[in-house]
Amino acid sequence: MKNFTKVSDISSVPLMVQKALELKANPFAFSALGKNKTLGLIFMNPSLRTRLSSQKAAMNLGMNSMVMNIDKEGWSLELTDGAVMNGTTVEHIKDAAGAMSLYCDIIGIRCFPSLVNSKEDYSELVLSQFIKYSSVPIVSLESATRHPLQSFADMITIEEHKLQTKPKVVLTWAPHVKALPQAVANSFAEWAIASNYELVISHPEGYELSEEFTKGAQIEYNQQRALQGADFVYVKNWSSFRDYGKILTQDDSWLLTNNKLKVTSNAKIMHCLPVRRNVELSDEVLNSPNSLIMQQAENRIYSAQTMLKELLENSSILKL
Ligand code: SN0
Repeated sequence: MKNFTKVSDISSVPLMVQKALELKANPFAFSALGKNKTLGLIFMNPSLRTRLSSQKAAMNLGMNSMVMNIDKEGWSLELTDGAVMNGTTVEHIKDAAGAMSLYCDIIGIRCFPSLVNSKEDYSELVLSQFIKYSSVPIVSLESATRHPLQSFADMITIEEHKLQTKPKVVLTWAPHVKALPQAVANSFAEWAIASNYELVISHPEGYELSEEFTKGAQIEYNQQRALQGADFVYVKNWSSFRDYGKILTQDDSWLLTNNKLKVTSNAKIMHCLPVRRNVELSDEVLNSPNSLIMQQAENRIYSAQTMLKELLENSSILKL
């Protein structure tokens, strides 16, 4: 069974990006491929772009889609094997995933981390239980530790806007009022590294991401130094991995302004959205002509569509 949850599930990022650009140029070229096939989308957390772009991607391939907000509309799920279910959980994930795979040909699932226990979150219990008990391919729509379809869309966006083969890409932490997952940052790092880009990650001390995702990147605690000569600046908040799930600082000197960006190489600015304007990223930067946020949002259609197409074709680009 082929699943898509991380960058190492595909054999070549550049090839996937090329395939996505071909689909973007001709989105309805495979509108018969998904005939009589059903995409199931399961949400345990909120979503705007992921839900709509996945449905749009399915439609472009002639595929049907069904959405379930399982956290609000489903039975409370039990995750532990062998549990005696005499408490608050009503249905075992084994039975839920088993039944859903009878109704769907591909299942996408969004499951955020608890941000309480790093070991539990980083073991990806929910996602791996779904993979274990499903008889159809599982696609991650953002799991506890990664957001692969977002990162794939980000790589498509960089490919469209880069002026050199190996651009300098800076991932910079930004302040936020809430403790957010590390998933987007982890995933962006592993995709940028797999794309062979020069990646510099900048954040306050204590916000180091798990090395599993950042091997090959340079860590620079001085944001201004990190921004020097940058071609792309990806802004994102995440909570601490080391002091797991904690907000260590809300220092607004990390908020990007056009003035700070003067040292870059006329950098393009990226954010996955949703963004807390003037907390995480200033209006002046988000509204500037260098902002790529809408291009990224649009490319969510093509990252999802490319992935669905490869899964429907059981393509060899996807590893087992
Ligand atoms: C999510 C995250 O992983 O950071 C989803 C990003 C695609 N973001 C949030 O949960 C934002 C919540 C907030 O209150 O701003």
